[in-house]
Amino acid sequence: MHPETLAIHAGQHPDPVHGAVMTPIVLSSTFAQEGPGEHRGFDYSRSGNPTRNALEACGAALEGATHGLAFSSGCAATTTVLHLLRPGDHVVCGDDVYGGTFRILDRVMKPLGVTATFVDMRDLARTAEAFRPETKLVWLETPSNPMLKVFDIVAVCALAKARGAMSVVDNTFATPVIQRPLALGATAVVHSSTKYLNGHSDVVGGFVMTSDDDVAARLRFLQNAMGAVPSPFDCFLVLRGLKTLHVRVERHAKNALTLARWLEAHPDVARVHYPGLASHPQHDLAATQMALPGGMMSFVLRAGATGTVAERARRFLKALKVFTLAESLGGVESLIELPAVMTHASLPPETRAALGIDDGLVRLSAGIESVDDLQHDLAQALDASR
Ligand code: P1T
Repeated sequence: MHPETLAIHAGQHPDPVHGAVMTPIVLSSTFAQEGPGEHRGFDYSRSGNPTRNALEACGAALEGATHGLAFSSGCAATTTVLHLLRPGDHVVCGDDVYGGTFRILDRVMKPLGVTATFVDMRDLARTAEAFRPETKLVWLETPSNPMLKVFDIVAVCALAKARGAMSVVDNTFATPVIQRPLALGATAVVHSSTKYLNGHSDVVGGFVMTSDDDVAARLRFLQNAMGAVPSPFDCFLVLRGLKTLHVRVERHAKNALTLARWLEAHPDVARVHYPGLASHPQHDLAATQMALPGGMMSFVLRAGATGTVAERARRFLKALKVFTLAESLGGVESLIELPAVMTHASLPPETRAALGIDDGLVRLSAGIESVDDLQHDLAQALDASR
């Protein structure tokens, strides 16, 4: 079946008890046993839950995976995957990742003896040099947050495979509608389902999908043992969100492309980072690896009549009326933020500077509203902030 069909049907069958078409929310934390250890597949909801099972099957189907595991947040998914590693192991990680991912590697895993090297994976020679004999895992986020760098999934996963390391792609920005990393050679895919998968900014959740039976079994153990599982109610909401993923993502990308082109042509905008623009350095790679350029972009304004670029950006963000100034992305509503002081504040200032996350960089998540209203809002805020 096609992904649009799987999104609506995979893992979801009319409830055998009442015939309910929508997956029931099974809130029970525990399940009656006929005799000790004799149960119908569920004994305790941290270990397994019918609503979560339905979500996990649907998410796995969308990424073309045989196994799906749902978590209580994207960071919980990341932390659990990284606990596949042992003290002394090493990670090669893309240099531009969500601030929280950097923080897990730098302040949670490093004290446990798992070290990481951050490398600009656009340069494959430098990426290859970053490997060590003890490298066990490669982490790539593409398009990256917030610079929208695009990394070659096939090439980086091949480097990992040749050296016996797992490769994990954070597919949060792209979604399986746009990019299917497992088909491109990745061992596993990670999502913050807080974003596009749920799509309505009312759940914090995470996901891991893989077709590697051994990795799946180890993750299933860790999911239960570490316990960062989502509530059945949240599983229901993400499952409902997935049903419209395709139509939402198509509209997000259409709106984003219109806004990126308009911003790029605007005299008050210095630079726009968006894989759908011909000016994007990996535009051609993006076109081969991604079915659509996605809903995320970042840009830098020119300074106004007074003050710095950062001050102009602050005036601009305060003047917006339709866009909401908030962390997060991938919801139906358009969001905008300043990574240096919001989503990426946990990065050391020198790291932010090296990546180009300067104080005036604005990140935009295009929603699915009327693109005319969005463009008008950006225009009036640019005028008001001059
Ligand atoms: O917030 P959480 O559900 O724990 O997901 C973490 C995460 C993982 N990966 C990527 C690419 C992400 O963007 C995020 C979360 N990001 C934001 C909250 C943000 O505004 O960028």
